[in-house]
Amino acid sequence: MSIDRKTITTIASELDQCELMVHDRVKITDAYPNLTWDDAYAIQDAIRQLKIGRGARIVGLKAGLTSRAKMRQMGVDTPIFGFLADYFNVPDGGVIDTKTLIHPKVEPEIAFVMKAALKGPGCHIAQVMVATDFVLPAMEVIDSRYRDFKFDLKSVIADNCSASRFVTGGRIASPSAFDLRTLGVVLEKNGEPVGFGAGAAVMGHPAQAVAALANELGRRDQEIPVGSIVLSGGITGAVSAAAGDSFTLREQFLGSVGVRFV
Ligand code: OOG
Ligand code: MG
Repeated sequence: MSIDRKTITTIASELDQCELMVHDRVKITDAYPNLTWDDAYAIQDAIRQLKIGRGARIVGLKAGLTSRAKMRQMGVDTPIFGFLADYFNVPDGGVIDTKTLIHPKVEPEIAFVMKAALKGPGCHIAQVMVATDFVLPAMEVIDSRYRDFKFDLKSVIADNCSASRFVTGGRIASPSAFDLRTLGVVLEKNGEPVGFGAGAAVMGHPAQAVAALANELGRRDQEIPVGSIVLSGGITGAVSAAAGDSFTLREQFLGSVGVRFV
């Protein structure tokens, strides 16, 4: 740790307020250049505690920067992990008010829902497959609290990996019903296809991202709890959303999920 408990709480509260008040800021490593990985996750954990303190429930977890497309877009090269609170969830076909977000972007993802807890170290794809109840299509809406989405890995981890909203829908299926690597996805914005990919874009197999999440949590003596929804990461680059835009995500065999921004 390079910063003390009080500083962790202060930064967590500032980032949490940026989300709630819908304003951006510069990345935190500008002021704290010696921030460590553990500091960054400690700030994220403190944000989680602030939300729990206000009555939010933690319903899931997310892996981010798990595809080359996302790493290239953000100029970084390591997966990162965050949490999902209940109020992030938007129903399929629902509406997101852009006045509540800073500069939202949409990502096509495959979500996993767990029927058993998973904890690293040593967690691998086979264990993820056994512990997964079902997979389903998901759009993640990310909304970095940093100006123009400009950050480094430690800053974005502290900011709960830009987590903001997520929409699930379509059909559920067993993770072994078909090969998740060749599962095709198409993201449409206002009826135009804007992103295409397949499951293998995420670490060769999206379950690999869930295993990596379990291993990172294990390092911090945490686990993926049973019943969690896990977002495995954007398959394509994220697409900007503004008032008036509608998005549909189609996933092979799994149907579609939609959301509208007003
Ligand atoms: C960080 C979050 C990335 C994903 O799926 O790759 C993410 C960001 O790009 O702001 O959620
Ligand atoms: Mg994502």
